[in-house]
Amino acid sequence: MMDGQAVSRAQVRQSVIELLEGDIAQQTTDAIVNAANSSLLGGGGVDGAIHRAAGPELLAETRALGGCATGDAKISRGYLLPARHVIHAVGPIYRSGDSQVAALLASAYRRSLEVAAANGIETVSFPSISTGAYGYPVEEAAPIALRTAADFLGQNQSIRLLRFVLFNAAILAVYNRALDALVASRYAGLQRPAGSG
Ligand code: AR6
Repeated sequence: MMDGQAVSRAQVRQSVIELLEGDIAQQTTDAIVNAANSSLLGGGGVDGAIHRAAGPELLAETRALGGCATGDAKISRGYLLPARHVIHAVGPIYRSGDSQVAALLASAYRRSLEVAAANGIETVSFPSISTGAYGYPVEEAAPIALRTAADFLGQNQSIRLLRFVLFNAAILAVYNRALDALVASRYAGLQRPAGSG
């Protein structure tokens, strides 16, 4: 698995949004975000990879958190992970034509960032929440994820680096196109960093 190779960057004021292909569990940011379910008792995909890499103490802590509502997020320590913290976010299960799912997906990102900021976290890595087992089409989810990230960074300067870690080149390409479109429209003041193409 390729890791640590930044493919694309944009910024809002002094804060950077970065897209790269890789494994969320290997990221060295202060926190990584888990694509969890509301039990917070583990699962497959991102959740399985994070629990495997963190070791059994992570489950012991999340078991005591009392679950998490869809669209919300809760924080734990990172144990054996390179990241000090895990922010467990619960995205929605996709239903086409349901106007609530977009709001719940945006909320999962926004709440994760609020929890990060409240805990003094300056660098955070996100997976593409809800686009695996929960069935959210990546083409619909990517602009929601990126807009919510840019909106937050425009209002809160404490997060310096917000990284999206995409699992393969196809998902990365969708996020790259969505970011290009948002930069082109200067959404929330998004722009390319000085000296980048
Ligand atoms: N690093 C980065 N991205 C990954 C990784 C990884 N190690 N593994 C998968 N992805 P999913 P969801 C991508 O299913 O849709 C769990 O069982 C994957 O390709 O992990 O929010 C939980 O316990 C996809 O693009 O999360 C819940 O029950 C994206 O990450 C449920 O799945 C999200 O896929 C949550 O489903």
